[in-house]
Amino acid sequence: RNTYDVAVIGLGALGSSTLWQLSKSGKKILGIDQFSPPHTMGSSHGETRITRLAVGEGMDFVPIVKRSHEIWKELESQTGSTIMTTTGGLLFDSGIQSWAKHGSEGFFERTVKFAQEGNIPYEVFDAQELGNRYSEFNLEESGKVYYEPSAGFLRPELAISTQLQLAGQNGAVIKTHTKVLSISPLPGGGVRIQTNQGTFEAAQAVISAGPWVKDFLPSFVKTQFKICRQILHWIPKKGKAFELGKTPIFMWGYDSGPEDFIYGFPSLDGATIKVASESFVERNHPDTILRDVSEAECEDFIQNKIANRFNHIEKKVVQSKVCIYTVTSDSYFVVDELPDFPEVLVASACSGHGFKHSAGLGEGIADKILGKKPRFDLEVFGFRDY
Ligand code: PYC
Repeated sequence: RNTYDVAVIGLGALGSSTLWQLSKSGKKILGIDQFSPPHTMGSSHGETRITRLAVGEGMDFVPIVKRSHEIWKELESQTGSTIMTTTGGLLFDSGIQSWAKHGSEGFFERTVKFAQEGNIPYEVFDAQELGNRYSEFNLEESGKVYYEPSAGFLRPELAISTQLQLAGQNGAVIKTHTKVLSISPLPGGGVRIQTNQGTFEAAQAVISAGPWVKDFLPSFVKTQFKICRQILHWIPKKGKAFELGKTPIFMWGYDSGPEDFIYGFPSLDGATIKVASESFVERNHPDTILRDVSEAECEDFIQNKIANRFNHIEKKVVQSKVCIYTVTSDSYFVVDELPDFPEVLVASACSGHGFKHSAGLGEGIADKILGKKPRFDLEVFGFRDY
């Protein structure tokens, strides 16, 4: 019979880590994904994700990312893979106004405050000192810089495939190319999951379906989630600048609003940098999001976002990719039971800053599902009032 203790629906960042953590319990665990993860349709692709410990989005996230760093390191020593690379991280503030949707106004100040409160080593210096250390960046003279040595980047596709592989070795059953059509309560308790590949039953389920989460939510909580299309661009670099593994990851808050924020990394190919801005325009559904990037979008990015902010680059786009954010109004995640259906836990809305937390959060979710006390307070991630 297709009966499990726990089913995890959606195997991206959070789903793959939750599945792996659950699989350590020896219980019957099922993972389901409509594609074959790691894939390029959701929120967990594009070769790199930032990690940083002083998370300006909220002090509640700091213990989660600290635990995630421990887990990434354990995973690396268990498998020999390099998932996390510590390069240091730079957060620039133009000095005009401190914006960034990663928490919105005051992000720079909160980052500094949380570094102090969380005993996270950091430095703050000015634009001139930035120029002395890193000639890649042109920060306004009025600007200031937060530098965190423990920041760096994660390899999302490798993290997902590694966790799924370990989950499989622990006995978890993984169904790919399996689309969940409906989730409903079983008469005696538990969850019926109807898919295009048959019906499964589980005592409990986790919905970690990224931007598809709204397909499974009642309408009175659906409105708390916004689906937004994001574009990642690859731009050629010149010479030794933006050295992979050496030049810090960077985030740049501009002066006129959250869509002015840009961030980036030296790319894994050693020849380009990956840079992106963020969009908070609401889209209807991930199935209908435009996956192609137009010439006009690339041109606009070069003119208005890259502008004169970098040295040692060629001002052209050589590759672009689309990914998706699922966003809440305050960038807090949702880890909560479905209203009137407590066997189903929704784990979503990473709001563009989730990957770095996914290892620790997956462990916390697995603990909660298995009736153990999670290391962190997950109560702060409840659905908003409804
Ligand atoms: O989580 O650090 C982050 C981040 C920056 C830009 C997008 N995500």
